[in-house]
Amino acid sequence: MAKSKSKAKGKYRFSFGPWNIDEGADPFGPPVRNPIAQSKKIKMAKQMGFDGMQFHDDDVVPDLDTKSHAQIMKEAKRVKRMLDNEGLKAEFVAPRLWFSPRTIDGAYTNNKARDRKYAIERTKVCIDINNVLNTSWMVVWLAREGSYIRESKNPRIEVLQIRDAFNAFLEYDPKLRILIEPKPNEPVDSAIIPTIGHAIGLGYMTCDPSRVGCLVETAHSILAGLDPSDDMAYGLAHDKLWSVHLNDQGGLKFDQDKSFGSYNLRRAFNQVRVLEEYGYGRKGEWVGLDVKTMRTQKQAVSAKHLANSRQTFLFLLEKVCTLDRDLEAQLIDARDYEELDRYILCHLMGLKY
Ligand code: XUL
Ligand code: MN
Repeated sequence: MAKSKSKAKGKYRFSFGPWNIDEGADPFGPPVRNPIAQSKKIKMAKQMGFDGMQFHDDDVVPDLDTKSHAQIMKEAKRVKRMLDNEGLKAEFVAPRLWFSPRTIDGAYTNNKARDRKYAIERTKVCIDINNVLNTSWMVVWLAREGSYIRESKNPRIEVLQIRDAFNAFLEYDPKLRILIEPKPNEPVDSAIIPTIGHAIGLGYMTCDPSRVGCLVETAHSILAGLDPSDDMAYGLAHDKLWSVHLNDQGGLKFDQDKSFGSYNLRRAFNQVRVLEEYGYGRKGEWVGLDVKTMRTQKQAVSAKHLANSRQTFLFLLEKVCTLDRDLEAQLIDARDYEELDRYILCHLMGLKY
């Protein structure tokens, strides 16, 4: 059978965040590596072939809550210059709404009105930082929106509180786009927006659904018991998949953020396949990596997981582009999915079929 080889349709831009090169602290032990300066991480991104960086608001301006607005803007401009010097772009700035004593029991869904107000004001500062970094895409991971015990919050009101907060942001900045990053649990026991379906549904409730989309993270889909490539396809079908956080996860455990493809290569292949086949990246969407350095890595090799994950994506892209589409169509037509299964495995393992 002749192979109908095709070239990749998409040209992909890759990004990661400064938190993806970390010092190795975990709930059972202290840091094991020295911190790496922001300017160095930006240079490392460039050297490893990345095109941009993702940020939390306080990755850009540390100790944000203790600084004046003028000071925040000044420090944000400094980071913008660092990116410009390396020819890198900022993909997004996300509000870190889960560290403050004021967000212990949630940000937009906190039971205390003054704490909800803090979360909204903090997010507006994050939008201002987005503007300084010349991006209008704000990712929102709703870390503590949900509950530890059911009776502590009103789940219906929580949904409306998040909608109202999003409406305030959409009104605050007419260029803003909000990308909801759902996750079913951790740090809370039950998140109020646990899946991509919930995220997209919430977007449609806002005052401008055309400016609310989503980000699918591999590990978060798996933690919800779902298949990440199906979640990505769901987002694509709604024209709402505006970013991804690729990584890997070995089942229902803590959020592992392993290197892309490290647990399940076929599942990673199917994520690349769905992105490539349905035009992801052609409207400027990024391939974001949200992978974590293994605690065992020594200082000098603490960014390998990023270079490796990017390389695995490109390797799997090649596998997607060299898939024999005629054979695939023929096996689908014959409903011979056992044979299709075997062909996919042979193709992935580089075995003669
Ligand atoms: C948490 C997570 C975050 C978001 C950004 O699990 O994935 O790092 O990606 O706030
Ligand atoms: Mn993420």
